[in-house]
Amino acid sequence: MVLITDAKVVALAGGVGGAKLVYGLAKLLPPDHFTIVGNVADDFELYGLHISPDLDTVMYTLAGVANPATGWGIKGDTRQMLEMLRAYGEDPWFGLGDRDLATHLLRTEWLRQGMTLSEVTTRLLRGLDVQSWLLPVTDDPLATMVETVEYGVLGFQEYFVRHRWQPTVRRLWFEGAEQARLSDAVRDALGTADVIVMCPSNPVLSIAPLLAVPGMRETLAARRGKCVAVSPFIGGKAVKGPAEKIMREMGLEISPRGLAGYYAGLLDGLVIDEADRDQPSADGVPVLVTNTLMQSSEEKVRLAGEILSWVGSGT
Ligand code: FO1
Repeated sequence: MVLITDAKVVALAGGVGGAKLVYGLAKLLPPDHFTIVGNVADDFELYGLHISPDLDTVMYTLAGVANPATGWGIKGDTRQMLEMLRAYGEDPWFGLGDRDLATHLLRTEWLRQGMTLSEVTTRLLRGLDVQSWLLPVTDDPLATMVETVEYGVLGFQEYFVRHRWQPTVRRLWFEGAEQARLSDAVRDALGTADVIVMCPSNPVLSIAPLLAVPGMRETLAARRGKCVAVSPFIGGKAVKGPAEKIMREMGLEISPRGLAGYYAGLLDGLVIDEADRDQPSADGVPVLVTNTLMQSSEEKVRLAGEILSWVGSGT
């Protein structure tokens, strides 16, 4: 089922939730009409390796090799490297699988040779036989920093993985955002897109860093196509991860109205779940109410198809 083959679609995506919808969209759209703009603010360095968790989650999902239990990492991967680290007395708090490690080794080596993160990402995708375009929002350093009540300032993965996103968030920011340059490829893709989909990724952790890159908001505001966001909430709760907890801690409202307010000035439409039909609605923003839970491949493709037909039919 290919719905609007002549439309150019760009998806803004973070980690696991975003990757699910991206999978559905990629099944419906030809690769030259579909571009994914990925979050790099979760990237970090560990044992000298450059790790890009959100890019890898999208890549592994599109390649059909993602671990279905977690959404990140590779299915069937082993953890012998972590065991060896433990034998040396290390605390391997970040769960790098043995096969996954190859991705980080190559990324680090290719970056060291002078390739950009965009070039590296395309090379990795093609290596896994994925023809989609996954563009890091920037090739420059960008890092989510979290100020917590309990531990002070933490790097994002320390907050998220090491402390299992339990600390209370006082403030968060994107280090390097002022200096980061929106990649030309991202600017071009957004400038020529007929449809822009903000995936059901964590608004504060996955979409906000994309919006923080100078030029991104302006490029989105000047778009020629329609921009729709898909709510990551079902029944006022996050399907996975800390979106709800962190938004509450930051005083943000968890409702279609809250989401539309968060993305104010950027949206032509909002997709919400049936369970949120009666929540305070997004004034002036057209809403598609549907089933947004994506557990199976069929559900991912169905939701992607519904969104494309909705936008194609005039929103
Ligand atoms: N998330 C975890 O909760 N625990 C892990 O040990 C972990 C390891 C990991 C390894 C590679 C990778 O690409 C992602 C990994 N993630 C892990 C997920 C990831 O850190 C977060 O889901 C994202 O950064 C948030 O979008």
